[in-house]
Amino acid sequence: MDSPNDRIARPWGGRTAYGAGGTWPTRVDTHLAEGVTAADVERWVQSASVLHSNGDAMDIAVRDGRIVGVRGRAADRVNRGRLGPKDLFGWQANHAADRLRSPMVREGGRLVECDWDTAMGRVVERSRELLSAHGPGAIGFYTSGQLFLEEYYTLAVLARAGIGTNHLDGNTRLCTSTAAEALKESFGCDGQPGSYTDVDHADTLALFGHNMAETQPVLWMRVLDRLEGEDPPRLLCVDPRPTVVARRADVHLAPRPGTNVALLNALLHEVVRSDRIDHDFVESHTVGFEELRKRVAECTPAWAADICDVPAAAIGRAAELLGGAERLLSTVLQGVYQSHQATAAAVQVNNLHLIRGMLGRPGCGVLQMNGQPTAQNTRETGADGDLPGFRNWQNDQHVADLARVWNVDPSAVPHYAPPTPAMQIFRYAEQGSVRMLWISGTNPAVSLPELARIRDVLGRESLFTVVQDLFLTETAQLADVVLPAATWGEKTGTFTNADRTVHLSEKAVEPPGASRPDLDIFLDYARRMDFRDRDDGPLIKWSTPEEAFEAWKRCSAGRPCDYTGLTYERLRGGTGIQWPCNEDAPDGTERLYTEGIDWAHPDVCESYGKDLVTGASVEVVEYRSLNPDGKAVVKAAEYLPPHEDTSEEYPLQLTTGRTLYHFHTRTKTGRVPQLNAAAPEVWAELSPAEAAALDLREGDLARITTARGSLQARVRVTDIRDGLVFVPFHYGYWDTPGGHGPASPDEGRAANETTVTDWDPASKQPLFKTAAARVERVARGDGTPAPAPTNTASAPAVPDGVPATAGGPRAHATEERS
Ligand SMILES: Nc1nc2c(c(=O)[nH]1)N[C@H]1C(S)=C(S)[C@@H](COP(=O)(O)OP(=O)(O)OC[C@H]3O[C@@H](n4cnc5c(=O)[nH]c(N)nc54)[C@H](O)[C@@H]3O)O[C@H]1N2
Ligand SMILES: Nc1nc2c(c(=O)[nH]1)N[C@H]1C(S)=C(S)[C@@H](COP(=O)(O)OP(=O)(O)OC[C@H]3O[C@@H](n4cnc5c(=O)[nH]c(N)nc54)[C@H](O)[C@@H]3O)O[C@H]1N2
Ligand SMILES: [Mo]
Repeated sequence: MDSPNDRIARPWGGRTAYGAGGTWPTRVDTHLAEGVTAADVERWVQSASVLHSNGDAMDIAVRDGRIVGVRGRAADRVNRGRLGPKDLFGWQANHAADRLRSPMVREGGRLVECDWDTAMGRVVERSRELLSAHGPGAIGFYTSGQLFLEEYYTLAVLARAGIGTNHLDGNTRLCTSTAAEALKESFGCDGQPGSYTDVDHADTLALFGHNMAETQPVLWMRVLDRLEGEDPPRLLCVDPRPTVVARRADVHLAPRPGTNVALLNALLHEVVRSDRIDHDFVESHTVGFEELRKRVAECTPAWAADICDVPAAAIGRAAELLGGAERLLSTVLQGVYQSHQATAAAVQVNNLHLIRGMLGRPGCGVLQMNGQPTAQNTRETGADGDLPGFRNWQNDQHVADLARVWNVDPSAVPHYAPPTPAMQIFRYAEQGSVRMLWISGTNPAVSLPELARIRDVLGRESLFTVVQDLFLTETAQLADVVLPAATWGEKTGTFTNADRTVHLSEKAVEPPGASRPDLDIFLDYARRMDFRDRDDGPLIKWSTPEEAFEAWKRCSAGRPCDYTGLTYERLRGGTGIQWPCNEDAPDGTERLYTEGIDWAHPDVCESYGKDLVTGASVEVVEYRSLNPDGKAVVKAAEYLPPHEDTSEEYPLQLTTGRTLYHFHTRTKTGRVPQLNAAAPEVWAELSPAEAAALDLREGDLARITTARGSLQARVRVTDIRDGLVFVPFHYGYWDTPGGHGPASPDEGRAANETTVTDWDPASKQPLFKTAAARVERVARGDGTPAPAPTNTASAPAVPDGVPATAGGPRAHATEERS
């Protein structure tokens, strides 16, 4: 039976409606382990969620040295007490029985447990050998969007100024490199213009390729509460699937995947044609509008209707919403970022806001969203292939300034070329020039495209692989050295969500066995390698998280992501605080660009931009002549068709993505009973027409094949657009018999068996959303429905006979309103 407290059945909980311009009411969500009451809790330890980029603030309940539950923090600006299903139940993964407890090294082909000296000794020995024989370019680092700021910053310093390698990137490359690039293209610099409080004020919300209901459920609760209050906003959803967002939208456009630029150009065409333009704003704050006007002149709704397979009238209605808005908040995520014209499309959303003057005022904001909880910090600290503090690698003054902060010679900061993006690091490993790859907090053997190739690269003799994780993941199983890491709740540090809110997460319990915080592992390596500054002092002078934070503050000083006004103490007790936070803005900054564009000036900007078609970096001379005063750049783009089109052999489009109940490769959520039961196995979504044409019914086993490989999944028939198959990418192999990946490609279940090695030219983000595929039946089902949730985008087209997703008593949480 459906209970109002079952937060698997009712992921968004109860409503606390509020009107335009009002304050979002508090609602404190709590879940405690079975048999534990609030009176049993010994301590509540402050933290925030690491299972998405929303930054839901919570307190961790501790008893007998174990985490026994969580409670939302009412005081926090982000969630005002609310928690989503992954927030409520995800902590149980910390105590999973198969956490790594000891380092491991490969001996005679097998991984065997060892002590830290042995493991680190091997890493250091190999590093030294490679440095002397081949130089710093032989060593690469592939990190995460899930560690803490202090850890990334330490890694960035040791990789860049210690080793001297250009090969340092994060899995943020797969995630939000397009967000960063789109912000750099339009505003000269990374940094989210908008704020979550814009939801409180907006009269129109537009979600582009963003399934917010499932991927930022607490932000969606805020939207739902507005939709049910006075003067609700109108909602536009652009997504080829019938997501929960789409079902609530006033206008839902379900375009053919890979056609976002055509659609956006048509929307811009309509806005320009009807002269819904803020000419003063355009004049004062932008360059490039004339080029955009010319570019979209021919892009009528009828033209886009053909390309996108969306009715022209619906495009007209969407343009009416956008053009009529007085307070427009747009969000953009993977439906835009993981495609061949990712940056070009994301930039068109910025353009919409620039030409309509919808920036820097309450309710007017763009959220070029992040995905991972700490992706913003990967970017800020330069662990993602940028220079720390949003410094510009093409600007010698910025490099010199960074060298000053680190007390090293400017030549010690690699800046001879753009920092190497992750896909290229793997290419170098494949070719053999990268000979050591240190992977921390990411599981590329499931999350990168074209897994057969990735397994091959990681498994090579010629590549020395270090994997730092909580579990013996698919990737760790291929490593030469495995380093057991402590995680959230077991270590202290800060991180920054998608709207620039910085949270402190404190250590609540001891990590299992010999596992150690990532910070300690990086510091240990730096000490053993004896990295030095220009005065022969230690390059890295800190040894605790708080000292690392203080060092980072000095690096961020005067840059857009200025943390100098923050301290651990200030982050304790109350709400998270939005950067920039400094002397001028001691309480943080709600919105950027309230008084014009701040960071696009040639002397201060993070980037001079790129050519959106080739990805070539713009040179400083060109940028200075285009944008001498540092205004926002309105950059037009021409629609180009997806690289891999459908064909007779592969007649369907394939797109991949997420479900509400799982996080990525499921190393955490797969070990949480409530979450795992809601979506225990992979499935594939097809429309009724497509299923009928293939003689497939709900629950049948199908094979999905592309030019790279195949997987098998049970069919869920949904209201997804025709011509498209969707597969969630969460399901790797650690919990399959043998745990080593498919014995033959036919047994695969990971979406990335089938995805393509290809990326957006400007952001270098891989294409997980468009490929061409063939679907065929492997076996008729026994009448059991597909293992897909029913209260999400995978809701069955015909609900009869498909039991509704529910969690039962173990999924109960309380909601306390004030
Ligand atoms: N539950 C859950 N939440 C998460 C995560 C998770 O794994 N699980 N991961 C976090 C991370 S790291 C990220 S990056 C975010 C991602 O969050 P989202 O971007 O919201 O999630 P996705 O499912 O990857 O993709 C969003 C939508 O893009 C649509 N789409 C596909 N192709 C196109 C297209 O061509 N155009 C348009 N307009 N839309 C298209 C898909 O139908 C899908 O519904 O979620 C974060 N939150
Ligand atoms: N087909 C397809 N593929 C995709 C996507 C898609 O939409 N479709 N989305 C892409 C996106 S947006 C993303 S973000 C990536 C995510 O891909 P991954 O980053 O590979 O996914 P995770 O499962 O989150 O991997 C994180 C790893 O870090 C470990 N970990 C967690 N906390 C810590 C910690 O504190 N320290 C250390 N050392 N380890 C820790 C976890 O156990 C886990 O193994 O996948 C990408 N791949
Ligand atoms: Mo992501």
